[in-house]
Amino acid sequence: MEQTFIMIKPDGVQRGLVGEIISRFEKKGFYLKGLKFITVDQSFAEKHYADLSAKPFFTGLVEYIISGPVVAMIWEGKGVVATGRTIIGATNPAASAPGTIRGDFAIDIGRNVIHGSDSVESARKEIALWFPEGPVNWQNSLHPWIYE
Ligand code: FUP
Repeated sequence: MEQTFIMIKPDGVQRGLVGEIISRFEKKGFYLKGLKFITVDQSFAEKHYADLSAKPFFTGLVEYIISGPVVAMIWEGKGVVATGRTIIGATNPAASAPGTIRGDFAIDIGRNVIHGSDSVESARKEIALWFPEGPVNWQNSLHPWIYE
């Protein structure tokens, strides 16, 4: 089944939003398949955001991501990449709908609390970068109550 990479950024951790965010993905019915609480260094953050290296905000973005610990996760489920992005909300919190994570908890684009892969292909790359050991292999017994 499809997997995505979700990261609670340092501001989300500092503001005590870890439980709230995990709860939203859990309650939706997605399965947690990887979880680590880590502080990454500059070269790792630059790898994660390599596609944005030419952007004017790149240096600030990397500084922000390495400024404290983050919660890195693999979530699994039907359509989890696109639905995960819907749960997260638009990149700029000024445009994120209420009810989304960024819409409910963020104001500035440079402190937008959470990252989610934007395609199945970037999810594959990001999971390989953050979880070289691969996902945790387990089955959720509620499966038939979530999927028809
Ligand atoms: P997203 O996929 O929603 O994380 O958005 P992007 O990949 O376009 O951007 C990655 C991160 O860069 C955003 F989460 C926040 C930051 N960013 C800025 O700080 N300023 C900008 O103008 C655009 C993005």
